[in-house]
Amino acid sequence: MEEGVLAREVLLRQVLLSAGQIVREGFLRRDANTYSLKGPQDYLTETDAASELHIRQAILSQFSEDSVFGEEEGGEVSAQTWVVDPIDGTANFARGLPHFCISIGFVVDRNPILGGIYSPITNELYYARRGHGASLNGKAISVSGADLPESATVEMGWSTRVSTETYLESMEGLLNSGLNVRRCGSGALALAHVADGRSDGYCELHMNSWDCIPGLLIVSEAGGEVCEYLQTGDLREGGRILAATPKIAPTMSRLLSTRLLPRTQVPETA
Ligand code: LIP
Repeated sequence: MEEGVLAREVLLRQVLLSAGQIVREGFLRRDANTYSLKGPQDYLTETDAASELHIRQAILSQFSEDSVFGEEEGGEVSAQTWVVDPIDGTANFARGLPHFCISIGFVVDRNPILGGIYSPITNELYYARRGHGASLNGKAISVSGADLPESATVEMGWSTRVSTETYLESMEGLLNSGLNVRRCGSGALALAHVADGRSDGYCELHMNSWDCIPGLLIVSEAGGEVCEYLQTGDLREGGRILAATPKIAPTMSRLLSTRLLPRTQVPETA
């Protein structure tokens, strides 16, 4: 499999950049208010579709034995599955805020092996291969050294998939513990920002696999603690997500009733 992983690693980096070009051009030429809603607060733009089509074609033309499970077109989950979010942070994209990314992961038999996140406006490419560390534009990254909630900043994602009551209860617990909580609208990019220390943690009460698998792998490879979803989660269902720097993670795990993956169970090298 080693050779196969290396070939897919090359493709992953290339396709993040080429899809990034499509997304960047779409953002720069977009007209205000040219978006539609798939559901309440669930945005869709033409560029989501164009980016996903490009990524699917790039993967399947080279690896026809793999399957692609994407946000816009769905697809199969098989022994070798690519999870694809063609634009994470679509609401930001649609409203002209330059905070969004492309998020792609490669999963073998439920084990995430490769993860990449690309922010096309800032030209930042986050990447991890299981057991080989995490990088930003080719340089190794690691999570922050934050050790106390009172001096830590975390991000909490939101969607209509979770009730307002549950969301507010969790938010209240985090704030009462002393944490500063922000929300910037791209869960995948928020996970990347835990990996490079711009944030000390990220949590969301429900996240889809294409939004979280690449970021969870990148945080784990950057020395952070991550929730069990990385290893046991159902790619089709999504789940409760947590990733944080080691000294902040236990507080968040307790407050949010989200179990962390014991470090000894973090999958080995691929
Ligand atoms: C959304 C994320 C958002 C997160 C939601 C959702 P989309 O993805 O950007 O931050 O909280 O769960 O996944 O719709 O922009 O791809």
